[in-house]
Amino acid sequence: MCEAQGHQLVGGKFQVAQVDSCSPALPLCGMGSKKEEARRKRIHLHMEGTLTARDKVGVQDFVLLDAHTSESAFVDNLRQRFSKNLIYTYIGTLLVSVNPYQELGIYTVSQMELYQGVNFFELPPHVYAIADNAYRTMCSELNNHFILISGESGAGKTEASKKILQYFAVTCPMTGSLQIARDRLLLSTPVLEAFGNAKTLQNDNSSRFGKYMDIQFDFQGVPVGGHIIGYLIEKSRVVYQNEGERNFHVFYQLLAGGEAERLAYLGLQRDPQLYKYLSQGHCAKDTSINDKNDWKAVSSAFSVIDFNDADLESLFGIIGSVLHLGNICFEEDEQGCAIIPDTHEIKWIAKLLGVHPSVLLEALTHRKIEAKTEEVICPLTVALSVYARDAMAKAMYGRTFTWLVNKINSSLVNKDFTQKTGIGLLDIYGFEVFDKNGFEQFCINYCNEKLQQLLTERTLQAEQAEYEAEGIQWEPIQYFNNKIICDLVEERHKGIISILDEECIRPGPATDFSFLEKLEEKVGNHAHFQTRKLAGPKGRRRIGWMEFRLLHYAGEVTYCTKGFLEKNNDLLYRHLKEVLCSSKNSILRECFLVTELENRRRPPTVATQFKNSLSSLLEILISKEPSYIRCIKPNARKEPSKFDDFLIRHQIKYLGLMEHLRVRRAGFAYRRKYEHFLQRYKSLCPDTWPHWHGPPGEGVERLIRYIGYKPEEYKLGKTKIFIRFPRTLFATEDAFEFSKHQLVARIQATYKGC
Ligand code: AD9
Ligand code: MG
Repeated sequence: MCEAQGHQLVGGKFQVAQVDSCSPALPLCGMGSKKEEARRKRIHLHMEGTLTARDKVGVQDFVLLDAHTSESAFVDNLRQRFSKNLIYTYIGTLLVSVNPYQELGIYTVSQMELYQGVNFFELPPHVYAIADNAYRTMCSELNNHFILISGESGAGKTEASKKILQYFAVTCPMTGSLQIARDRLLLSTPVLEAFGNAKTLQNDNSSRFGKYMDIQFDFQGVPVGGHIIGYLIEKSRVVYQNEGERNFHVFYQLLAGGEAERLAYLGLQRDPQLYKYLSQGHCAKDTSINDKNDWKAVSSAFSVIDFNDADLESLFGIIGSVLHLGNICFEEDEQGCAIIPDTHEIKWIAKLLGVHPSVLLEALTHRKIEAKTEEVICPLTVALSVYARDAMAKAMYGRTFTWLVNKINSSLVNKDFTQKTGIGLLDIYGFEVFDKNGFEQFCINYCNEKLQQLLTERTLQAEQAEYEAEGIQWEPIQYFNNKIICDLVEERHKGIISILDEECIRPGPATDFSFLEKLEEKVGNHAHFQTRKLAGPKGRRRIGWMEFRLLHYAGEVTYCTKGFLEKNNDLLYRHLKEVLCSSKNSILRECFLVTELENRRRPPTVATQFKNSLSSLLEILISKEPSYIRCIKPNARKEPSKFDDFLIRHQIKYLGLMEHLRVRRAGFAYRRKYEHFLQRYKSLCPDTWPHWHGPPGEGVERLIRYIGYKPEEYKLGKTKIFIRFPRTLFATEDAFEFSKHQLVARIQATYKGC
């Protein structure tokens, strides 16, 4: 049985007390306040009551498994706990979460209160413990944090991020005037999900955009505002959905729940199957999704986030116009040019966007070309008109989404507070593999590849490098570094994105196939790249003529190059741009006028913009203290209680969880610069209190010897102390809190006597 330590005040001196770790380490000293005592009592009750045999299934930290843990033992532990609905397990301070696909009743307010201010390992693992730990460290060290939630599509990232946000909303201190900031932070989620999430084959509420939300706190730890960055919304979904998938939720919500007058004003019918853009996946009416209820939540959220009637009229004018656009049919005249025989939809769009119907009609069936001195208007074929129509719908939706994020941000800004720290929550689309994968999957998987790289660099690589730099003896642990795949995609002049961009801008006839040929020519030899021509090992899925395969960190994905050039270029005919710029719809005017004025030159391609925004994101993240949640999907059928060994083993492998475990087990949970450690805890030792005049390292040595750290609990490096177990630091922290309360009590007593 392994042992943990608590500290006990004996005769004015802190002594080490032995505590059985299987009833997790409860610090033995009190903290003085009644509130604190009540909290501790609650934990005790919880331990004795609900924390029974069920909670002790398996181990709640993988570090406690046998020293030579195999992958099978890892999976067994996860399975045992999952079978008892224990979905959370730690690897040190990293949380592994398995999607239960059912409500477990573990996200109540009383659960939140239970985890509030409690040291990490005192209670069973929970997403609230991660949130609380980040929050408390932020408050005590006044630094910025982020929580990176990763895992494949449907693994539970968005749910985890919502639980964390709710946790802050309920448990953080709050003053009356700041409640509005809290409500806005919370209610931004249903609005953004309505416009940015959709049902896919892998997830009924799949995030089709990346979201980084920074929650800002004042110096007292009160949430005062926030900021959201949205990443690459999957615009192609607006005009096309695969079988079994839907368009963005908001369209269906509006039709199902929108007031009759609103629908009449927009010229819309309730039945989503009447709209081409909503029915291509043949599941417009999905019984597992309650669009009507969701509409209620979204529409009441709008009023809290400061949307006025004019904003909503413009916003839904655009949503309605997109639906009408999808129903425009083109026919061919005798000259082979596109015409629109039925102008019913055109009239509605013209009304809603405030443009002239004939101007819109011309822009959808003609194209303006600049000749030497004049502008020539050429008719379009039916195929090009369809392209123009879809491009218009995608551009309107994409820019409206950006406007929406900006609008929410302006309601989250709090100018009254300058001294702020923050916790960032990153919830981005998970790794995706479908039967058919296109440009969108390429971008999404590239993004996951970058996040994996960040995680590898900040945990496995940085941790081991630090031990080396500090002169701590260390047996290096091997791991897969996916930088090689990131480089294959993003390297300047050589990577896939550069090759794609070159094809997009080169004069002459470039096609998706010529792009594939260029790839074969330039990256054909790369170990993580395959095409049909450069046949890979036998036995795998055949690669088609238009396809290439990348061997990602999370597995193989075969991409079809069809549509890569068009989607990367993301061109909107100038004629249509002019129509949108002239629109009386306030949102469109704002979005198109500003960006067109700014972008007289050719804007960067979609992939390059995405690459740049990801690199800015990583810069933000690198400057903050990380916490990690790794989400696992238990089965591919979205079913509760189904634990698919094969699928789970695959995720454990590519998430690098075994390597994490090895590094964590052999390594140290905490490290602190000698100066910081001494500054905080010097009051615990008479030799270092109130001042220590020697080298800080020696002061720390004196201090920990006095409070009784055992040799196996720590190592002293060149500039830092490394602490192996979290419980050691927590016990020290509790002792510190106790001594602080004692000091305050003594000062109060002195004043009373005066
Ligand atoms: V994607 O990359 O955006 O496609 P996510 O975000 O990883 O994916 P999400 O959080 O949306 O997945 O979870 C998918 C579904 O699993 C949710 O809609 C819930 O129905 C279910 N889920 C996930 N986590 C939990 C949970 N902790 N408790 C109950 C859950 N159900
Ligand atoms: Mg999600």
